[in-house]
Amino acid sequence: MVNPVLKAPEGQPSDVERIKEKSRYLRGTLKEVMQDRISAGIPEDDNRLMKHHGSYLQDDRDLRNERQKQKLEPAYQFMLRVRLPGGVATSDQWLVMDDLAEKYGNGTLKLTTRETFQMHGILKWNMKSTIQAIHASLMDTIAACGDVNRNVMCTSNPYLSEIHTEVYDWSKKLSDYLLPRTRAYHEIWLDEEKVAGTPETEEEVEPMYGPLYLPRKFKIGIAVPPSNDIDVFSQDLGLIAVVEDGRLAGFNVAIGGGMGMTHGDTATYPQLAKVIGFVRPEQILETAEKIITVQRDYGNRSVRKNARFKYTIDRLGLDNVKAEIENRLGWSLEEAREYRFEHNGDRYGWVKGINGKWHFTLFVEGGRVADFDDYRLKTGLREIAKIHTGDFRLTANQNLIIGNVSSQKKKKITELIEQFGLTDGSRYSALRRNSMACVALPTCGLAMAEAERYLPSLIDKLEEIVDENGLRNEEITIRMTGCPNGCARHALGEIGFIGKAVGKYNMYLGAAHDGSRLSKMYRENIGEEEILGEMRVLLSRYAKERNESEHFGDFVIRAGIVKATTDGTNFHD
Ligand code: SRM
Ligand code: SF4
Repeated sequence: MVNPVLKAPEGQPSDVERIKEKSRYLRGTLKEVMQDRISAGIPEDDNRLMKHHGSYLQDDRDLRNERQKQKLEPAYQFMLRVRLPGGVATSDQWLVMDDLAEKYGNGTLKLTTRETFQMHGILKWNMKSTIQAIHASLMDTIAACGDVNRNVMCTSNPYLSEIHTEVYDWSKKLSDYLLPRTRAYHEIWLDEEKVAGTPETEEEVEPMYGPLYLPRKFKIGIAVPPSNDIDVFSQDLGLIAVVEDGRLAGFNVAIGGGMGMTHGDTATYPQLAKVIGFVRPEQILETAEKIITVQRDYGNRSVRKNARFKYTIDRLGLDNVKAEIENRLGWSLEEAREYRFEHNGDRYGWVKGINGKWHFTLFVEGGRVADFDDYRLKTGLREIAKIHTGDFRLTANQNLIIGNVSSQKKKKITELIEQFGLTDGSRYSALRRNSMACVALPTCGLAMAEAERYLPSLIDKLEEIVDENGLRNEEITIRMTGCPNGCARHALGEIGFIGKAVGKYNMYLGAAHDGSRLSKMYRENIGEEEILGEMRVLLSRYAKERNESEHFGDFVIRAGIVKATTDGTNFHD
């Protein structure tokens, strides 16, 4: 039955819709242009399609001006993102990624805020070999970017580790179930021949997505309370695991989260997902599918800035969207169950799980795995991967868990951790341990300011203020992004910085420590000196005036420093 209240916005389809429509299910001319040796780049239309294959063309922005002066084409290179549901990789897979980064990438790996690997700096001629090697190690890059469901996240190290296995399985099942069905990826990258009898109708090729795929990206994450490490309310579809009598009873379903916005455009805003009910584990695939089809049919295909599911929901009304989902399911969601989150960070160091297995959470600043002058992180991890028989878990906070370590192996792995000085972050302030920064410059084409390359040095200076105020062990989340797209989920950091221009940031305060409230703008367009000045006053007040156990994000609201954001639609007020 069609819901008479619901309508997709009218208007000319955006350019990307046109590109998808004529792409023959994400093929475009990718196969041909990747073979062309004249330019290291590819045309814009193909680059749009490329995203659906987990990659896109970038150029090294550090070299842009110089190359322009020399009348050279930009230093084109590709970013490649792996689909790694739940962020879990084997040691063999780790070694493959380590090796590929050396061979074809810029020698480093980026552990992303959605629990996966990104490689940067891959030249066009090496893309196919890289993807084939990833495929041979039983990973892929399908749908890691693009207007489809993305890498499904799950809590990396829940307090009940037997639940992790189950929740991780669901993240994998969701990711596989919601994959595009087109064989474009296999044909372009894996040399699969188009076989006779290949399905040709839309229903056969893409039964769920159809030929236009979704109006915009779609993200799913599963959190296991009390940890909200994946920021469940920032997801288009957030699932909150409900554990009853030590068993996974099902999931509370939250819809409509997202972080992106545009500076100065109040029609764009970060938004928190809202809980609409509860489903049993066996209902989750169907529920996710129907939710996605609602967004497919009613999302804005004309204005991409307003195309995310959060805007569809805010335009149509949460109750109407819920009714439509239930209409498509043919049954109603149960009433949401109680849940309580405590934090959205990671727990560092050794933690004992089930069956005598251990997990070590390593602090990876900015998620960058590299060999630095005084810190051979990449080599240390490679040596661990050579002997580790458990798993590696990439966390949503850009850190890494060396997971499922047996008691026998723990000694050897501890020795390697010590030999390479790998850190659980305890030598740093809790502020640094709770920091996140997006990639930004030099690879991200959208960056307006530095993030990953700058935040560590800003924290060096903030740590002095933290120490002066006796706040070294105070868990305060701090996040920085190079633009308002929010790749490090800035709006859920108790202290958030969004790049405005080189060296200038908007400063946000007041998000909740458990990821349940967005921040609010505090200062606009400020540089380092002003940031340090502001932080000196704020942290000193916090040290003196806070209530017992009061988090920084709650304090700034109680103290009247910023107003609480109650909903994304009043984020800018
Ligand atoms: Fe992101 C676009 C990097 C997580 C919101 N993001 C980009 C691109 C691909 C730039 C582009 O489109 O030209 C960046 C590539 C930079 C580079 O050089 O690698 C980029 N995003 C990242 C990563 C690598 C940041 C990191 O340092 O870890 C994260 C990869 C996640 C993954 O593995 O899939 C990353 N991006 C996020 C998140 C966080 C999350 O999903 O939990 C968000 C906010 C949540 C959300 O989606 O609302 C996010 N990225 C965006 C947006 C804004 C979307 C919007 O609704 O407006 C863009 C721009 C766009 O889509 O047009 C974007
Ligand atoms: Fe690039 Fe902006 Fe995302 Fe940072 S937040 S990675 S600058 S798109």
